[in-house]
Amino acid sequence: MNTADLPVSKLPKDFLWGFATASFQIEGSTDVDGRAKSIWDDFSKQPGKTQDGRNGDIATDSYRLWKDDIALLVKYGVKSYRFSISWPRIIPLGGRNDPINPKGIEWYSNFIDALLDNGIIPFVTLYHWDLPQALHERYKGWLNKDEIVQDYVRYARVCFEAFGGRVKHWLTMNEPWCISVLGYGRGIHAPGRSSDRHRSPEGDSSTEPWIVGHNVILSHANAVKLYREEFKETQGGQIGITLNGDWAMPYDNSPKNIAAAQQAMDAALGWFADPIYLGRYPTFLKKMLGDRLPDFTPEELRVIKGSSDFYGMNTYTTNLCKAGGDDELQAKVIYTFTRPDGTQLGTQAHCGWLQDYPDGFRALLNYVWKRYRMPIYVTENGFAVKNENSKPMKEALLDHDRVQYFRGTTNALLSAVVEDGVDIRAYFPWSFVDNFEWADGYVTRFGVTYVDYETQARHPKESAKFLVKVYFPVILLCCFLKVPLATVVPGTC
Ligand code: PNW
Repeated sequence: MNTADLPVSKLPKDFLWGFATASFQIEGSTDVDGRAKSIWDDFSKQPGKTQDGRNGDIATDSYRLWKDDIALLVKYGVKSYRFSISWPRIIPLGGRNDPINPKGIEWYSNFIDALLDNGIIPFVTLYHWDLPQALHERYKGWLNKDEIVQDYVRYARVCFEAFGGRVKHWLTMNEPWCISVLGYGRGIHAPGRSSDRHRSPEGDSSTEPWIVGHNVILSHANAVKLYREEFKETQGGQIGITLNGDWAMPYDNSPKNIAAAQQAMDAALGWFADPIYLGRYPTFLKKMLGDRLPDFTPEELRVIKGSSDFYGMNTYTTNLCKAGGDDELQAKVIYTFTRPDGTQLGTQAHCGWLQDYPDGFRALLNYVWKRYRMPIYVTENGFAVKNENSKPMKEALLDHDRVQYFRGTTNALLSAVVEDGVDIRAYFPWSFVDNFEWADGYVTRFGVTYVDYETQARHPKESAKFLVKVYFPVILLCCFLKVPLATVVPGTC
C-alpha cells in the first residue's frame, strides 16, 4: 500500500502508554503502616497454594523502593503508569464503618504526587484482588451482596476524596472473571473456594462464581454512580472497568465449533461486558445456568447499563475452541492451541494458558469495538518467556520471545487503529517488573524488567528496550505523521 492511499490514523494525540502492576504483586511490606491482611496474605502461605511456596510478604519491595521504581519509569519515558491501591492499606478492616488509615492514604498520596511531578499520569485500579481479609471473615466477602456493595462503594469514596483531585483515570475492578472463576470456582486464587474438596473444605463451583460475578458488577456500577453524581463534575476524570478476555477462535469451520467459539466469548467476556455496555446477561449464559445466574432488578440494571466510560481490555492469547466437555466455567467448550493439522497456534509461554498469536489480538479489538462501540484502553497485555526463571540473569535479559510477542501485538494494535478504524486510546504492557504471579509464585516472570529477588535490583530486559526505545516513540511518530507502523519501521507488518 502506498502511503498516500493510507487511511488517516485515529491514534489520538493523548494516546496513553506505560506499564502496569498491582499492589499485592509488587508492594511487600504487608505489616507496616497500619495495613491489615488481604485474602492473599494467608492464602499464599498455605502449603501448596503457590508453585514455589512463596508469598507476597516482600514481592518486589516496591512499597519501600517506590522512588527507585518511579526513577525507572522516568528512564523508560512512559506517559502513564497503571497501578492498584491496596484496600487493606486504606481501610484495614475494609468495612463502611471501619476506620480509615491515614498512613495508607499518605503513602499513595506521595506516590501519586511523585508520578505527577515527573510528568507521569496515574492510571489507578481500585481493586486488583486484595480484598481485606476481615471482610471475608465477617461475611464471606464478594458472596454477600448486601454488605460488599456498600463497603466497596465506601472504599471507592475514600479514594475519590483523597486522590481524585489528582487521579483522572480510574478502574473500578481488575478482571471480574478471574475474581469469580479462579477465586470461587477453580479455587486456585484467594479465597480458594471450590466444590473440589481436595482443594477447599467449603465452596460450590456451580453457584458461587455467578453470585460473585453479579456482586462485582453491582459494586463496580454503584461506585461509578457515586463518582458521576458526586465527583465527576469537580474532578473531571474517567472511570470504567477492565475485563480479561482472550480471543476465541473456532477450531475449524464446522458449525458446532463456530458456535462453541461464540459461547466462549459470551461466557468469559460477555458475562460482564454485556450487562455493563448492553444492559443484559448473554442469552447463552442464561440458558446454560438457568436460575443459578442471579437476576438484576430493573433498578439495578439502570445503574449497571452504561456504567463504564470506556472498554478496559486485558488480553494475552487466543484459544482454539471445540464444542464439548461439561465445564461450565469454560462455557462447555474445549480449548486447545493445537490446530487440526497438528501445528501449534504460536510460541508457548511459561504458563500453559498462553501462546503468542497477534492476529487474535487484532480480531478481539475488532470484535469488542463492533459489539460495544466504546473507546478501548488496553490495560494489560504481555508474555512470560518459557523457563526464564531457570536461566542465568544475563540470558533472561535477552527475552527474544517476549520481544516477538510485543512486536506482534504492537503491529496488531496499529493495524486495528489505522486499517480497521478501531478507537484505541491506551496500551499498558504487563508488567513493569517481574513480580508475584499469584498461584505461580515467582516462577513465572511477566516483567519487561528483570528483578533479582536476592538484591531487588532491577534490570531492563530487551523487551523493555524494544518497547521504549523503538516502538513507543514510533507509535507517537505514526500518530503525528498519520501513517501506520510499517511505513516508519520497514518490515514490521
Ligand atoms: C492477569 N488465565 O491475570 C492479572 O490481571 C495480573 O495480575 C496477572 O499477573 C497477569 O494477568 C498475568 O497472569 C490473569 O488463566 C491470570 O487465563 C490468569 C489468566 C488470565 C489473566
